[in-house]
Amino acid sequence: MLTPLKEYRNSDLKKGKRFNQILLATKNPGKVREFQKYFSELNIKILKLDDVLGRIEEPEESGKTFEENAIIKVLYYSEKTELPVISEDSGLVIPSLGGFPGIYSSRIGKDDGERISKILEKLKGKDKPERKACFVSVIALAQSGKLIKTFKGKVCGYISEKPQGNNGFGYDPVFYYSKIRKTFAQIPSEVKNKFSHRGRAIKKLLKYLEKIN
Ligand code: ITT
Repeated sequence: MLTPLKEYRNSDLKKGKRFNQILLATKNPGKVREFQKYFSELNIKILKLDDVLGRIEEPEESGKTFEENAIIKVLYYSEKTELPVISEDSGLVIPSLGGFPGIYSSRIGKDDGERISKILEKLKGKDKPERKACFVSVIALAQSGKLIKTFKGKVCGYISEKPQGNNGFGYDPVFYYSKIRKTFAQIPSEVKNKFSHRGRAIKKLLKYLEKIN
């Protein structure tokens, strides 16, 4: 059973080393783009997996929750470098489908198109209340194989009848956000970051980094 540390003591941080470089351990280029947009105006440089650990194999995401999977990923990668590392586990949760696809969001089809078709098929003929869907993001921060903290973000909207827009990645073309009356694929990533699950989790991470840095 994985239990995140409640608080990471400053004394545990390498003396004199501030978090000015962080390895973003993800193989998903869509996530990389969104993290980079957020960090581009800060004094923290985001390093990519390829640049730090080369072509490394992915760990098996055997957890039962987003948090467990984020922790599995971050510990796996952070055991291989001294840099602070962040990993993220995220996905789409559709309450009327019992939470499907949830932690399996990236695994229910061979590409984004197939995955989107699968959920549209399952929601065919269903009305708005049953089309409610939430994106969830859990970011885990670790250093030298030690978990520091996790950060959660969530945003809810509706699954549209058909895909719209070309921005973003994954399920964005069918994730309709009522507040802006658009799908996440119809807005630039700066705007998506303001409302998105990932943007909300990143904001909490940044607040924490400010505190310990
Ligand atoms: P890493 O594990 O290497 O980070 P991954 O794509 O396998 O990459 P996840 O296991 O966290 O990452 O799966 C997340 C999936 O959830 C992602 O592939 C999309 O299908 C979906 N998803 C998550 N965030 C999304 C977003 O902002 N927009 C659209 N779809 C998203």
